[in-house]
Formats: sequence, structure tokens, C-alpha cells
Amino acid sequence: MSKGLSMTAAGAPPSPSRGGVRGGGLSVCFTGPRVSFLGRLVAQGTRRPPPLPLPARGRGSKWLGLGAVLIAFFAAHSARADFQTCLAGLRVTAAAGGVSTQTFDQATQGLQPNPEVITFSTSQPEFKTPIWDYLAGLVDDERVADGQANMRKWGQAFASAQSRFGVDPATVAAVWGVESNFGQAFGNRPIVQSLATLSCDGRRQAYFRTEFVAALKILQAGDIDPAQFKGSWAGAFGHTQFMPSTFLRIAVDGDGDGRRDLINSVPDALASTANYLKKAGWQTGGTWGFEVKLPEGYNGPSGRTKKQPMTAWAGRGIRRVDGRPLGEGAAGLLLPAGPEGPAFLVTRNFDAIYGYNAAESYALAISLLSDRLRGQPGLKTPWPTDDPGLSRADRREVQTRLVQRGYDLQGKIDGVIGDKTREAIADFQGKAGLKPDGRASVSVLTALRR
Ligand SMILES: [Ca+2]
Repeated sequence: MSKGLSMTAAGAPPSPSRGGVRGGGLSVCFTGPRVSFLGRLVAQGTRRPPPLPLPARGRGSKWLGLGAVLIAFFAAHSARADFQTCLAGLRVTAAAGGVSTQTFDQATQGLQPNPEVITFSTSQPEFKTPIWDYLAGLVDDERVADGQANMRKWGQAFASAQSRFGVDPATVAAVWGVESNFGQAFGNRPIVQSLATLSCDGRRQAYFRTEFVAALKILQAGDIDPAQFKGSWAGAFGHTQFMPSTFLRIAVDGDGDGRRDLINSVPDALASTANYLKKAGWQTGGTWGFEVKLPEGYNGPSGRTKKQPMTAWAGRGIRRVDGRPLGEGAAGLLLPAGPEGPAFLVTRNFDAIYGYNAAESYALAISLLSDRLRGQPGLKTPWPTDDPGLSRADRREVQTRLVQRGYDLQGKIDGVIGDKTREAIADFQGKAGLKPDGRASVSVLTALRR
């Protein structure tokens, strides 16, 4: 599930980077007073060693240098020993969970921890992404066109998922589009290695141990080819970025070959997504909600979970922007940017999408994309900003124009606004007399086009 805002996976831990906007810009930081074994590995590897307490000068420096090398050597050696000790414990845990020793030994033979995933799990986003930037990248014309093409291409699989689980194609397609860009972005980190690493160090080790054991059970059942078992740093994988435990509970065989393969089978992934939403309370034939217009000076209740009957909302003067009646049932009033921005009445189906990845911005992205995939127009009410966000096509243009002006983006014209792009934008903004906030926005693109 999606990804900054980029890494969401069904059942994945809330992460700074879920859902579509896969974020770059992760700084190396380890929290807490304890230097973890991976911290030690990193200290020995990619990070510079700590400064020496004495001036490293003159005769003594050679010996001080040797001392630092020896310390690093023993630290790394000890870190690896810690990981092997941890793996031995995981072997016992996995066996208790029904994983055969053969499965465990095959999957973990020669396994080394990957410090990079700890870096991801402990890093904090440096930039708070405004909702309009988040949505502009996830719900753009390109994703709508790709989604509609895929709905035609996989029409039979969508229809089959709908008849089995009662979830309409546009909703399932929207999840697919946000989770993996319709199968274009799965993540390429080995799942077993990532989860073993996260089981032995960093935050939420108990959670990741459960996922680690679930991953081994998937391999043991033969659903996924071990060589292809790759995904996000947190262990989400496949077209719909399920976590292993979510896979065990929810994944279904959509193409009838007897395997549940969310990596190679689009029909399996679509059916599994529909099953997820159904289990999360999806009401067949219902809507996620709709955009509404508030009466002037509205100061009544709001919030996704504060549901009231539609009649109560109508009584408060709230109308659909398309002029149709509010309809039946109950809804909450969602105001993602306060009463001055777009407003939505959201139903239990919105909550089902929210269950996929617990962020209202994520659920709104899926909902708005599904409307666009149905051929409906976008939002009527503008976001309360004079500098809106950019589509991925526009973000690529920003990157292209930055490179033309001599900025080094390391060859990446990918529409993903990571640290390098942000730094270049901020520098350009400063020179252009704009506020140097590093945001890829309309004002920056306009200035770059001059
Ligand atoms: Ca299958």
C-alpha cells in the first residue's frame, strides 16, 4: 500500500513513505541511546567513523588510526554474530509457527542483514507534503489513462473479482494504480532479508517477526517463487503491495491455477484486492462518498468517523457539488484542508479503503482516482493554495528544466521529488526570488519555463 506518502501496503505499518509517491530523501539516523548492531555495521560502512578524541596528528596518528580500524572490525564482527544469534532465535519462532526447518534453512542460507531497511524504518520525512501535492502526483491524467487502459485489458479479471466480492472495477483499479502504478513499481528488496533484518533490530521487532514467519509460510506453500520474492523495504510485495500476513489472510486465486501469486498474476492481485475491501466492510453498489459544498460560514461537525444520516447533513445546508440529492445512509464530513478547501461526505466504503492503508489522504486519493477512472470530472472546489501541486508529467518537466540549467539530478528524470530534486528546486527558487521551500509546484514550473 502506498508509498513519503509513498509506501503503503495492506497491513503495513504506517510509514512515512507509502503509496505512489515513493519518497527519496532519507537521512541516516538511528534513534535511541543504544547503538544497534546495524548501526555499528553502518558506522563501519557507509557512515564516516566517529571523530577521534585526540588530534590525529604526528606520530600517534598511525596508532590511533589502527585502533579505529580494529574497533570497526570488531564492531562489524560482533554485529554479524548478533544477527546470527537472532536468526537462531527466529528459527525456533518460525518452527513454532509451522515453518519447516527445511524451508527456514533454504530461505536464510548465507543471509546477512541489510542496514538500508533500518535506515528507512527509522527515518523521518523532512518535508510535510501538502495534501494537494500528494493528490496531484497520485491522481493525474497519466494514471487515469493508464488505469482505463488496464481496465479494458483486464476486463474479464475485473468482472470476475466484482462478481465474487462485490467491489466495482474502478475502485479495485484505483488501489492497483496507487499501490504499484499498475504493476510498474513493486520494490526490489528481498522480502526475507528485509523482514529478518527488521525482526532483529530497529522499531517494532515483534510486528516484523510475525511478518517474517508469514513470509516463510508463503514460500513453504509454494505460492511465490523465492527468487521473485521482492518488494518494499517493509516487506510489502506484488501488484497490490500486501504484507505477508495480509497475504495469508486475504489473498485468493483469481486465475484458477491453484496458486495465489500477487507478483505474476494480475487476476490474483485484483481478486485479492476486492476480497480485502469486502472483508473491510465494502458495501456492494455503494459509493465511497462525493464532493459537497458547505453553506457560507459552516462551523458544524466534521470528521470521517463522526457519521450522521444524510438527512442531517442536508438539514445543515450541505449539497452535492453536482446538484444531485445526497441519497441514503450515513456519512462523515471530511475537510482535508479545512472548511476553505474541498469538502466530502464519506461513507462506510471510504472506511473500507482507509482500512487498506490507514491514512485519510490515501483513502481520498483512491476515491478520487476511482471517480476519474469512471469518467467523472475532478474536483470542483480548488485547494486553498495559490501555488498548486504538479502532476508527474509536470514534475518530470521540472526535473528536465533543472538539468538544462546545470543541476545534477544524477540522471533521474522520474517525476519523483527526492532530496536531490528538492535541493535543486530550493537553490533555483532562491536565485529566482521565490521562497526556497524545495516544493515542486506551479510557481516553480512557471519560473523554469521563462
Ligand atoms: Ca493464481
